[in-house]
Order: sequence, then structure tokens, then C-alpha cells
Amino acid sequence: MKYIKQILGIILLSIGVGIIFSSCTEGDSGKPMLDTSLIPVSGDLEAELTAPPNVPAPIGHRSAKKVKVNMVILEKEAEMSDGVKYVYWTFGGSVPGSFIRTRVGDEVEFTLKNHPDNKLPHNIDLHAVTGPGGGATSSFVAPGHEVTFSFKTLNPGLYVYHCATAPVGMHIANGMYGLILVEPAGGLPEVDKEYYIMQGDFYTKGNYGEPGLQPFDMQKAIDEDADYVVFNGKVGALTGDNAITAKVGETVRLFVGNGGPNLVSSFHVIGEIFDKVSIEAGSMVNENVQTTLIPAGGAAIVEFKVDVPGTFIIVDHSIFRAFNKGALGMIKVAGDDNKTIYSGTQIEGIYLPEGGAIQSMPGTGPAPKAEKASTVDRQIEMGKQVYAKTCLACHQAEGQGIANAFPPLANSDYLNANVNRSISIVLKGKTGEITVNGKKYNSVMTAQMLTDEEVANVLTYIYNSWDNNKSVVTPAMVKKIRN
Ligand code: HEC
Ligand SMILES: [Cu+2]
Repeated sequence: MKYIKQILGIILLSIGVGIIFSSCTEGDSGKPMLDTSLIPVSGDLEAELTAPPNVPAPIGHRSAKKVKVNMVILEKEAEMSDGVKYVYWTFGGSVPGSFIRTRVGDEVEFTLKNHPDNKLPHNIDLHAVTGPGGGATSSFVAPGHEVTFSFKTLNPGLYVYHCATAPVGMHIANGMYGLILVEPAGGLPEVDKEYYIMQGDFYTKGNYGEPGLQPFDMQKAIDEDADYVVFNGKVGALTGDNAITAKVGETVRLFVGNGGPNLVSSFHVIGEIFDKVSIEAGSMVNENVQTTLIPAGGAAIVEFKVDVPGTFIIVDHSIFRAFNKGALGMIKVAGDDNKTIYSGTQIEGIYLPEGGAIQSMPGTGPAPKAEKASTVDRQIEMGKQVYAKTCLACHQAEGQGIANAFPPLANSDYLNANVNRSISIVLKGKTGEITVNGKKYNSVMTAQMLTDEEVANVLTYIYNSWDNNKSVVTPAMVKKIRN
């Protein structure tokens, strides 16, 4: 009986404690939430501002301070893609704009300067601001002027900021957005690498890849018919030498925003699983996520540990945007293999952004019946069939290719310059930058699983079509290069 009373007491006690804790609102990680407007500030700090993909140093354990942000708006011409120029409107000279890092309770004194060479007035709406227009009503500023306003960061999270000057859509479409991070007291948990990535959609008079200075296209913007969907303001901002990096075993945190103006992002890293995602960059954390949705004007914080070396492709998994509109980035991970986690290449091939794995074209295994063509005409006939089922999907029916993605085989100076090189490309695949008819391509062609006869025939067909130089490729030539 005595024991029963004791047990009953403990049960009642724990129910009581439960009621006390659940009666005050719970914040991040179950800690009771304070009235953050009461957090005192002590001292001043000039905010470190960074251009993507970099972020300022973590706040660590510093107390709340008066944080001065000095941001200059610059309207400037820059490259959207190879040979394609665009006049961007920027916060701090980059798209997305400078990353701002604060902690909860900071008093941010924001000075917005509109450079005298600019043509238009601008302002800023920060989603981290509690107040009318998120600051927009207090920050309207003409070229050659500056304006200062202050706000207290009440809610931890990762927030989008953007210009809100009419026509708002146009200011955003021209690159006027960025991220401001409000860390909780004590800072976010430590990680090894942090990066800043922001998606945006762009609307140009010319279609994707059309060279020259491209003006903004209002009608396409209204129709949400984007020509470019990119990370960090341009095609290739995060690929090749611009890729972000990590080492095997490191933890990576991505601050990912979506400036829009129109499209939501299905953010995904090929070959990685997000260990943690702060959904919509709020306090709810999801685990083991493959793809996270980031609304226009929203953000997410994504964390993962990199376990194996290689190139991991960052995409908007609305996948035509990745391979045809530019929404593609890379994380290059250096270090030793871990064969248990990933066996690596068990067959010879090329790592291909499309799908992120070794691929061979389906249905193109060695032909069971090996008819040998006896004449060049027969070779061309048979080669045409190989072309239709193997190469056409990328290089197109008339060998014309697709601008910025697949080089032409029609009247190709690259093809005609070197027959053995063409054989090698078909047998072994090709990656790295090449120039075909004056245009640069930097993509990946997979190794094709074809017999010597098929390679000979398809290349003979190509060389004898579309104004090429009529070379004839024999199976013996192919065999020599295969070995
Ligand atoms: C999955 C898409 C794809 C398929 C299928 C494909 N290619 Fe390619 N091909 C490419 C890409 C991409 C490049 C450029 C590679 C680079 O940037 O380094 C290329 C380059 C080439 C080149 C050299 C550049 C030029 O234009 O002359 C030749 C030749 C070529 N491919 C022939 C073929 C043949 C023949 C086939 C079919 C047997 C084929 N390709 C199938 C994507 C493909
Ligand atoms: Cu603006």
C-alpha cells in the first residue's frame, strides 16, 4: 500500500511537471520560448556580408548586439550563361544578394544605399522583420541616396529578403533577393562546411542560350514561362571550378533560398540524403529527406554528412529545369572510398549528371546477330538504325543537337577533324569542355555499348550525312581503338 502510494505520487508528480512544461509555449528543441523582444542588446557590431556561396562566420555564443548592416544596391551587367548577358539588379553586387547573419534579439540597423549610377529606386522587404512591409515602407531609396531603419530579430530562422518596389515582380526577377539568417541564442550546432545557395527563375527575350545582351521579358514572366532556372544567379555558378566542396566525413549545411519570382523548387542533391531539413527554414526539423520543397520567397536549411567521395549534383528535381534551364550545381567531395556504402564503378563508364550514376543507353547491348555490312551503302543503312535508337535522343534527328546541351553532329568541325577521336568518344564517352562550330559544350556523353560493327556503321552514317566529310569507318578501325 505504501509503495502504491509512492508510485501514485510519482505518476501525479510527472503529470504535474508535464502540465507545467506544456503550459508555456515550447520553442526550438523543446526549450521554453522567451519573449525575444525583451532580449537586451549590448555593444555594436559591423555585420560581415558575404557573396554566395559563402556565409559569414557563425554567431557562436555572442550576446545580442546592435548589428549594423551596410548594403549597396548595384544595377550591373553580368553573364547569365556562356555568351548570354543580363542586366542584374543586386543587393551588394551579387545574385542572390549578400548573406546577412544575425542572432535572435539583435537590433539590426540597416543602411540601404542606392548607388548613384543606378537608374531606378529600390527598397527592401526582409521576411525576418516584424513590421509593415518587412521594412519596405521605410527603405524606399532613389539612386544616389541612402536610408537607415532598424528592427529587432524576434524569430530565429532563415529568411528571404527582396526588393518590393513596383513592379515588384520585375525587381525580383532581375535578381533582387537574398537571405538573412537569425540564429537561436547559442547559435546553430557546429558543422564543418556551410554554403549559401539560392534559386531564381529568369525571363529573357531570347530563349535559353540565345547569345547577346538579353532584356527582361515581362510577358514570359507573367506567363511563368522561365528561360532560365538557376542557382546563384547564373548557369554554372556552382559547377566545374565553381563547385562547392567538402571532404569525406564532414558535415555540410546548406542555407537554401528560393527568390522565385514564380517557381517553387524541388531541391535535391543526387546521391545524398538530407540527414536533417529545417522545413521552410522554421523550427520543425525533418530527418532522412530526399527532396525538399522550397516555396518562392521561402528557404530551407539542409544538413548532411558526406560519406563517400565524388561529385554530387544539386538540382531542382523539376528536372527539365536542371538539364535544360540551368538549375544544376555540384558538391565535390574529396577523400577515400568507402566500398560498403558505395561500391564505386564496377563497370567502365562516365559519371553522368543525368541521373548521377553510371549509365548505358537502354536496349543497346551487343547485337545478337552480327550481320557484317558488305558495302558502304549497306553500312550507312544499318548505321542509320543504330543512330535512331542510340544517338537521336540527344543529337536529334538531323544531327542538329540542342543548343548548350548536346553538340551538333551535322556539319560538325569537331567531328570532321578527327575520325579516331570520334570513334573513341562513342566507345568510351566524353566529358569536359569542347568547342563545336564555335560553340562551347561542357557536358557528359555516356560510353555507348555497341559492337565494333555498330560503331563503324553509325559513324559512317553520320560522316556521310548532313554535309560531313564522307569518311568511312571500318570495324577494324574501331577494334584498334577499343583495345
Ligand atoms: C545522352 C545523350 C547522348 C547520346 C545518347 C549520345 N551523345 Fe554524343 N554527345 C553528347 C554530349 C553531351 C556530347 C558533348 C560531350 C562534352 O561536352 O564533352 C557529345 C559529343 C559527341 C561527339 C563529339 C562532338 C561533336 O559534335 O562532334 C560525337 C562525335 C558524338 N557525341 C557522337 C555520338 C554518337 C555517334 C552517338 C550514338 C552512338 C551519341 N553521340 C550518343 C550526348 C550524347
Ligand atoms: Cu528594386
